[in-house]
Amino acid sequence: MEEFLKYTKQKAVKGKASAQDIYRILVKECKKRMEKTPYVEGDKKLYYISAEFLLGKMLSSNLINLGIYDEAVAFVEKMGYTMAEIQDVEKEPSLGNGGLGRLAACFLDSIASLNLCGDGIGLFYHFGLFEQKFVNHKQMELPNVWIEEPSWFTKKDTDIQVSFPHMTLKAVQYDMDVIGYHGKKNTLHLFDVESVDESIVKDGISFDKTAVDKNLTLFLYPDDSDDDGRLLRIYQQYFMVSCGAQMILADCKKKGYPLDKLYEHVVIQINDTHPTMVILELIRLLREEGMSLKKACAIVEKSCAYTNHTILAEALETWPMAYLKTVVPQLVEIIEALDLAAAQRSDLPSLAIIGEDERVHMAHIDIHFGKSINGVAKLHTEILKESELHDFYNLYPEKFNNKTNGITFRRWLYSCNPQLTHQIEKWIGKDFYEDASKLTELSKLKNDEEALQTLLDIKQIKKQEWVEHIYRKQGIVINPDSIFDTQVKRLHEYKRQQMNALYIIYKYLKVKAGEKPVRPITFIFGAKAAPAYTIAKDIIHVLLCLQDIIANDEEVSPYLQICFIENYNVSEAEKVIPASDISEQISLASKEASGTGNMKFMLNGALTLGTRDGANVEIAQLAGEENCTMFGKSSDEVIEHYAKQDYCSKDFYEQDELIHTLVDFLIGEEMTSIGDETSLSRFYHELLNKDWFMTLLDLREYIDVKEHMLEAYEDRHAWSVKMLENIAHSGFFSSDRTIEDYNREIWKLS
Ligand code: GL2
Repeated sequence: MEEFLKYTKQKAVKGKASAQDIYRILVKECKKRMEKTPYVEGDKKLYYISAEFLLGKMLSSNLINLGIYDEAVAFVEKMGYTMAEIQDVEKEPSLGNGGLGRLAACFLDSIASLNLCGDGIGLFYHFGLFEQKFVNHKQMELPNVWIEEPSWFTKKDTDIQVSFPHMTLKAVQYDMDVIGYHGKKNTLHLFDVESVDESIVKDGISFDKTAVDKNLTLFLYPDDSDDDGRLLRIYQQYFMVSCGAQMILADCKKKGYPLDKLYEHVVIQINDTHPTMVILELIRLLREEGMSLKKACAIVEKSCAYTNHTILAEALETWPMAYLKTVVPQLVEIIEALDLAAAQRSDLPSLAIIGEDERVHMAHIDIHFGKSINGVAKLHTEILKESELHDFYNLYPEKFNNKTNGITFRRWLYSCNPQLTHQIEKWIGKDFYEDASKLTELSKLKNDEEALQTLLDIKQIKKQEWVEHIYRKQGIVINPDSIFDTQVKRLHEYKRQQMNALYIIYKYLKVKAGEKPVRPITFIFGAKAAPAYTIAKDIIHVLLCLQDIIANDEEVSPYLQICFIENYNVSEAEKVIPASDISEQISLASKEASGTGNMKFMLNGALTLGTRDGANVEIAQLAGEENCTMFGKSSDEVIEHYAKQDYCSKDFYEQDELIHTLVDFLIGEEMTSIGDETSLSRFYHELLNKDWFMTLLDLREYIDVKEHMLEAYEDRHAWSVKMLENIAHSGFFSSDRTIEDYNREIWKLS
């Protein structure tokens, strides 16, 4: 890295280089090398279409994959900085919301690293998902300004246009190189509208929802609580898939592939239902090429595959036919034809594309007219087959398959936890960099006192780093010797942050009554609530009020503390996960399709406190039941409660004195004296009268097992063995493994 050295000599003497300067130098160096990196080539190409790509900062990841990370660190340190300080300069792209988007980003990394030819397709949202601020114990939303120079994206020439009834929008294309680990590159293509206008955003994140030419690519998931918002979502989805489909067909033509053999050269992975219209758009475009409808359908069916990421009804999109007629009338005829074709395959109304309510079931299009449907964890896929999509499974058993999610270890271990990475290398050598399953060799250290102590020491270093970070960021002072109990994920009732809140109330009341924990506990949260999701925002309010109540209570604050990370994102995750002792994965069984945070915690030596949901089940199997704390009603029991509609939260409240007390605390004097009574009482009533995600069902057991787990922390030796076993058995959750599975069973790229 001669450039670095030259620069070191020039600037170091003068002592002038700012962190900004160094960041720019590193980006420039990366880009120079990225440009020279050849593309992955192949006779068949994957296109991964997704509304979200939650990339995180790209500097470290690119340095690692280019094989110059260590050199860069040496350079940075010579210049008097740490890599973390330089990485801080970069703004994190705001192009995703949660696990689904982060999964897409991990997949891009693994696809390129495995030398598979595969590009991403999505949208270039100027303000992304909102930026979260806390004001008066509440979430406020601001535009998330992330586009900056230097940028990893390059504007590309394109003549793609997308037509709607009253306008034609010109597309602008931004491409980002995706570098494989010591390998070749692929591309992420993000589309923007030329006429986008940032200036229409006022008062936080409000804007004229009807000015679609100006607003289409402003925000990810704009508020869809009214008709205009829902129409805008359809405009976004169609714009994304039309740009994608046009690009895919143009690529094929350029390479001379006959379009009637599309499936031999192209496979399109549809990430959840947001990109489902790509099926319709491809059929439409193939017909424009002169193909019959029947043939176009058959070709598209062989080219597309769908991943389901949720069984939550609210997230399984259905669009009123009337909306589609307004936004995409050119697709309506195709939808009706597919509806008829589907009816010929099965006359069950539950499998129809156009429902009796005149709504179009997007997932049904994917299942009938795609070649594969996969769930994202074993349990999730079983639930799809056995209950949610049972009739579809009977019709197309061969289309169903499981692909348990994974995470890229390049980011979630090497980059975010270099201390642990280097130590692992000392213990078992370098093989695990290329083959994560080699981590199992760590198990041999389970009787090695020195090694176990080293693991604890590294955890302590990561805790100290995070304590310093959060003090700089939010001015909060955290005790690094406390237990870090962490729940970071989107805010949703099914994830049950509210159950954790009730536990904290339990602990608070215990301390008030004189029962102090042996060791202080820090409850860490990070979560954004969808702007129109009132109850989720109420839960944030509850937690922020509790944070304050505890902090201002001299009796309690030495023992308990809440830290709610503001604007939780990938960068925050990279810092807090390696520092955490306990990984809270407490969703109502059957509701979390997989989870991927759970895997990141495991890899970094945090112990799971979780329900038997999503990938938690596989984590417990691999790490060993004795190395996790699992609790709660099973998914079968939960599904039965839903079927019988016999869960009644009020019964738990009335029959259990403790639960009664904890729930009442929500509207008690401590809370109402600092909180918003409307919000607190709305949430209280929700819990008592609905509690759709059965918080009170598992609360008792949650309290019991959590108490045990916190006690178990004091046996540092036993705890460190569990940490080791978790890390040792996390290799299965490498996204390299997941992508190999996708490729072997669905994509079949060479
Ligand atoms: C999600 C699921 O909720 C989550 O359990 C899963 O790990 C990810 C990735 O498969 O997908 N579905 C979803 O809509 N979001 C998710 O994170 N946002």
